[in-house]
Amino acid sequence: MSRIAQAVKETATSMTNTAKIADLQRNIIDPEKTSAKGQNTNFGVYMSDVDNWLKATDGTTTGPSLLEDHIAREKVSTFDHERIPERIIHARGTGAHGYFKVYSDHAKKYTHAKVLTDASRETPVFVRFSTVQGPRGSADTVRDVRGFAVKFYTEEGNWDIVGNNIPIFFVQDSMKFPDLVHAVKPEPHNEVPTGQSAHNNFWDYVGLQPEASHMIMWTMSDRGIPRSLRMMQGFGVNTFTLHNDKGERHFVKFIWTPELGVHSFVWDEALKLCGQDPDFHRKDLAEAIEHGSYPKWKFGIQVLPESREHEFEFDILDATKVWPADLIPIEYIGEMVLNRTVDEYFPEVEQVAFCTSHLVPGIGSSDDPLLLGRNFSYFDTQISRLGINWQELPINRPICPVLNNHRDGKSRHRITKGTINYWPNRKGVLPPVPLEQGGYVEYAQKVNGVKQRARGAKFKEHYNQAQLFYNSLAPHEKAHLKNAIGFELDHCDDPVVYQHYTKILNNVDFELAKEIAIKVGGTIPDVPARPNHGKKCALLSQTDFMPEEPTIKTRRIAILVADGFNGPEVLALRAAFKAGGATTWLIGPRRGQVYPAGQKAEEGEGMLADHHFEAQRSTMFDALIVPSGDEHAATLAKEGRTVHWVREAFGHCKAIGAIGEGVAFIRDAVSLPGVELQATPNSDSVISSYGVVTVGKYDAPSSPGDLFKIAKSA
Ligand code: HDE
Repeated sequence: MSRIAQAVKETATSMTNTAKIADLQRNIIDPEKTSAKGQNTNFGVYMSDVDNWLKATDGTTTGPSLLEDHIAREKVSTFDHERIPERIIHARGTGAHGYFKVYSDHAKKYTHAKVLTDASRETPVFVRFSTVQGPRGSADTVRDVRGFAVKFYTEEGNWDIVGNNIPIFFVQDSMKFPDLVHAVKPEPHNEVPTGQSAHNNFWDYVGLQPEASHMIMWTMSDRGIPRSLRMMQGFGVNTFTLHNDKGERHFVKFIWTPELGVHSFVWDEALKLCGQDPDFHRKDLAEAIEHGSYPKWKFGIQVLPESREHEFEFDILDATKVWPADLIPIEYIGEMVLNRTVDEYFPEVEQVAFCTSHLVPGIGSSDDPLLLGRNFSYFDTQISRLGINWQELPINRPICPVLNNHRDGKSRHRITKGTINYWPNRKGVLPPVPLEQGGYVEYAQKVNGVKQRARGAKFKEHYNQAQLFYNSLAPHEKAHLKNAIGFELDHCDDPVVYQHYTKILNNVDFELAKEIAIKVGGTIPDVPARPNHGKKCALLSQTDFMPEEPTIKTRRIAILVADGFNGPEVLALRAAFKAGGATTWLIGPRRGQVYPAGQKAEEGEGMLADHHFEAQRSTMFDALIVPSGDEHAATLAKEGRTVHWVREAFGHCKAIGAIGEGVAFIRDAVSLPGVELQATPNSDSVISSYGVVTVGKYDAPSSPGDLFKIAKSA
């Protein structure tokens, strides 16, 4: 980490709620600042040699290594046991620390939970983002659901919202979960494919589970390939409950909406990045935090009084349905900021363990059958991953005191004094805590029913909301969705699978099914399987989540240069982009000094190129700009790789800018049939409808904001 990043990290910690960071500090060791003289064994004795196993040797010939070398055995044995089972799903992840606060006590009418009502508090949080299908070493930018799990270290204990970036799920009942996961994971006979749902077993399974059709619409939409973890929404998915002081209960859904808006890759970009930079998302998150551009989300709730539970055509406890925002509005009551990267991956990101059942007073579970199964599964899985004392691990332990009579077990860390480890006891030690003193009390819900393996009647309808979602997408989103399903079904080689799935699609939309069936060799329908109701709803399309003001904040802009570029122009551009909150990266023929026009290698210092053309690709940047300069533009035009940079960025609809001699280079590189650059009122500038901004002449550095203004008007 750079010194600047380190300084930003330290300031972030001192500025915000430090309760959890201070707690972690008890376990943080800095090898560069230790009082230890050097390496010692786990039992604390300094090691005189860490490279040579103890041997019986005369010093000339090599004799046998001796089993008695307990120091070597400790080293190797510790290494042998470094790995723990990876998560069955969501194995690939990254995380960061931050804080959460509410704007006011607005939610008091719904809940007495202090974390949701006390505006004077900053509650520390740890967030883990993940993909679902791939193993720990898989790529970040695959098409998949993203996990969005938040641990709130509240003064009343830990509260976990273990959410996703998609508001619904594939199945309605947890009992189906092992089958779903087996179907989507690599196939059992050959462990193929990695990090993808594009295979026979997955599409076979979802084709036979019509309840998955709504979720398929979401995962095949742009939501499945987020541009950044910082630019996606998060959803609790399941229905939870809020309990207030009057003893009333409300149903609730939790929603995170990013300050930067919701944005995605285009599929080709995401696919290429899987190879070019498989760590793209985790690096992007760390880079933003280390630059002090802290990711921020608004926290919203959708709330329903108990009396309205049965008012809708869908069951509000069915996790394959959204609560349409048109019917149940989102109330934004707080925000979360991530401002600190982790110090070490394993003890923080790998050992963090979430449980949907971890709720604090004022917040409750519901009869959502998916949630109730989850409430069992998460606690259970942590035991096999981390052992029964997983909640004592630094990243998992609450910031409030933890005292009870649970004892012993593997890897117990705490030492509890005294003679008492049971209740009731003669000393009255550790009594249960009633509600009025902050104890967790379950809502006194009246339950009525016959024991049977069944779901509510409204759980049987599966297509209305799949249609609602599809209808609500913008035309380009629909096109992306069709391409995505077309891609996935093309990767299924069993005709039974792809022919069947195209039939399922006909329940969502006739045209959609027809188009995809033609493309993938599926069953082309003659008539719709059911009419499309034609309804739409707000806040389903990503285009409804653009930031209030267009912004380039945290965007990565590549400035493509060769020797002979216009130096003052580049300086001015960098200053203007920095002022807008973007980062700029000088990409040159080599990493190191590149020389502006009029400066020779032996004369000046030049400018430092951050990377060279071959090592980075346009996919890693949000925009591209080429400054003016004769020699520089001529060099760029001769290089296949730089021409590819421009064409690829253009193909991915990136913003492209060029000045002076850079304009011809850009024009030639993107000279494709049908692409016309239109003149703007400023005759020196052209702005195409494709997001290309070119400026004939740029009076840098006297007007560094000009290009910015032109770009904004485009
Ligand atoms: Fe999970 N899920 N899940 N899940 N899930 C796990 O717990 C499970 C579901 C989600 O970053 C596991 O610690 C069942 C929905 C996230 O550590 C496991 C069902 C949602 C993470 C498990 C679901 C999620 C997990 C595996 C019912 C969105 C990663 C490792 C069908 C709200 C958490 C682990 C992290 C992880 C079970 C469905 C989100 C096996 C039984 C719906 C973000 O316990």
